[in-house]
Amino acid sequence: MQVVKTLGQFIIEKQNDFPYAKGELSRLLRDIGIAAKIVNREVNKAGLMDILGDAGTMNIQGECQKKLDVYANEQFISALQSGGECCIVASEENDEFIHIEGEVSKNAKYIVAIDPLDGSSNIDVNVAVGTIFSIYRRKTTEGKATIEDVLQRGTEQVAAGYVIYGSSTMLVYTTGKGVNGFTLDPSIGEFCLSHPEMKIPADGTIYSINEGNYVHFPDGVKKYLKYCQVEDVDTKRPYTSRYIGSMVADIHRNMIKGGIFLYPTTASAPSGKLRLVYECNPMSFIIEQAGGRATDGFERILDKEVVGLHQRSCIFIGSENMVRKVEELMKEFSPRQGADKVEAKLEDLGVIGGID
Ligand code: P6P
Repeated sequence: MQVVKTLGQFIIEKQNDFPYAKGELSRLLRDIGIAAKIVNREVNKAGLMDILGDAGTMNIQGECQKKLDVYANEQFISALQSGGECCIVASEENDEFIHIEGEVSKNAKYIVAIDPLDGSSNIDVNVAVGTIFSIYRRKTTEGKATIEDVLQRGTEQVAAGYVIYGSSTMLVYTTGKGVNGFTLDPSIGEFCLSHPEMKIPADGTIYSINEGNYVHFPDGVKKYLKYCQVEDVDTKRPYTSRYIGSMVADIHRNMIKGGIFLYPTTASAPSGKLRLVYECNPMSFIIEQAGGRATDGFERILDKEVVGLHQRSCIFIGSENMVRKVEELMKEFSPRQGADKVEAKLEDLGVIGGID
């Protein structure tokens, strides 16, 4: 009989991978798992509750917040506050990061960056959505944690994960020693190990991109799309185009089957649409740990300097050989030279260029 291993059991078992760990990271991951189960309960019955639709508020991105965005944000912040292991929560839904105060958190040493409900515009049409989280260790050693503790490079993450609320609900995470996937068993209310040691195939035949932005793509991306569409039996082309419009769902599918997700620069997002802190860094950590690759076309995502909480980046992420092909074409057809790099940095900062 197959022995079920719950997320909690797995976390404790793997705690020994961190000789100096005193259980704080384990408890933090547990807290995130609990909040994910609560959010899952509401996402799964969203059609039956007055929790669909717009909340009538906007987030800092200028995006209208869905009622479930606000609900999910509250649940994760509450779980992290009561768990006591986190000193700062930076949420994609909040303009500024939140200091976690109180006696229970006074020695907390972890920073959590979270996109509580990514792809929420898909909620009303019953398409998979997700939660994305990153965990960092604070750098400052005394007093209140500061923005310096939040604006850390992706390489500094101690853990990252996502929850996908799809045909089943899964939690997938890494602590830098591989990637493991857990499927929620509603009958016992536990995430159970279902995808141990996940690896993304080095090659794939699926490309995910919003081709509606084609005319504004860099030439290197246009060349890659044409490469995907050319008949070539040996390399199994033309590839298949699949785009859900929910980053977690698109990347999770590519993780399982192989594939590449591309969000290049566009006219409305000259630095890319996706957030470096809340989406690109955690998903890149996970994909690299699964043997894949993640770049902005010129630089490894995890190496990018983080200069702003809501900084954007373009991203090409997935099967290693597919991402390398994009890099090759970007280098040949859309080289980012000298001044461009400076301009791109200013765009990243939101100093120039339109941020939607
Ligand atoms: P577009 C959802 O809003 C999101 O942040 C990601 O989950 C998704 O991959 C992307 O934006 C979709 O953007 O411009 O194609 O609708």
